[in-house]
Amino acid sequence: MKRIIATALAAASLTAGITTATITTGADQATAAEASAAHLNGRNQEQNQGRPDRYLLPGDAAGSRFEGIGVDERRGLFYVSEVTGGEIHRGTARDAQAEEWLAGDGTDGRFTARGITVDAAGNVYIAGGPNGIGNPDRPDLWVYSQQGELLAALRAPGTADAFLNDVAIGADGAAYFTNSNDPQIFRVAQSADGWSAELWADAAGTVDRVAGFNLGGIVLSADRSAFVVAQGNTGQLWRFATADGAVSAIDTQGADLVNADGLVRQGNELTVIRNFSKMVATMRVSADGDSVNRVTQQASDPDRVYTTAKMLHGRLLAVDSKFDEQPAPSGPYDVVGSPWS
Ligand SMILES: [Ca+2]
Ligand SMILES: [Ca+2]
Ligand SMILES: [Ca+2]
Repeated sequence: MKRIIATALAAASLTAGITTATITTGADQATAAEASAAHLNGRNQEQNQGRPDRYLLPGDAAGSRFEGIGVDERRGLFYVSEVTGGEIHRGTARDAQAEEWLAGDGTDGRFTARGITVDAAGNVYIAGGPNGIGNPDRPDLWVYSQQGELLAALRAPGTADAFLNDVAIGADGAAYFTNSNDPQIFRVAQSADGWSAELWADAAGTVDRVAGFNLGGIVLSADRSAFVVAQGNTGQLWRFATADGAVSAIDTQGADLVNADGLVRQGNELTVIRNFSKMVATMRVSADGDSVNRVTQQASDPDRVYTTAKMLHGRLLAVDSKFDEQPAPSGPYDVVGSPWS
């Protein structure tokens, strides 16, 4: 109880002065969010000059690693997941120092965390990676309100070894989580019966499960007819139709996309962050997510292993995972703004 009160107070202080946007429903949600984001982008153009280049994250004394980032465009917030313990940190576009927002080390059954996203209402969805593997009593994912109230802690149904890697909001406002083991996507939404997770797409037979990380990064196509999903171990991109989960291969023109992790789509530009390759691939993607072309590659910072990134108020924020620092990572721990532009 003490923890929940403390979390709520921290959330209240972080959001003080930020007007809560009107919450819309159904298919209007994403459209309203995009319109709001565009408005904010314009409004914040001048403020960008004063924004920090890097955002410092809290870390453990013994060393921390990080993986996912979610953004709340309306409220100017970002959330970063910590692999080492499952803490969730939160910062604002303006402040150089992020703060621990949710505790880890077993809080709500969370010992580690991966991808994060935020829906139009400001609810925060957290993928648990291997949190539930070998621990059937532990959740695979969580949903929190923007005040830090636990809304749901769920298992991915029908599997004992789900490694939920990343998550995106769909055209219907629900959250879609990728599984890095079996080639599956789980849908999480609230109904009259409460929050639930269901197997939404199973691509077995089309997408082979091979050693390493299978499905990871996920983004919605511009026309909202599909998700584009990365398969890191094979370096492939897959299209999942939002209507029925039908899966098809995206022809990537022979591009090397091995270690594809996070995806970012801005209009018709798709960025593929290739974590351990320390490379970033950029390409044009069709509105329906069916094809890509004009693939270019560039090296990212050799001292960082970026896992994923999100746009916040017109600027890309990338997570340095510290995955390459062995045996123990050391600080400073940070999120980097515009790391490869
Ligand atoms: Ca920790
Ligand atoms: Ca990932
Ligand atoms: Ca480093």
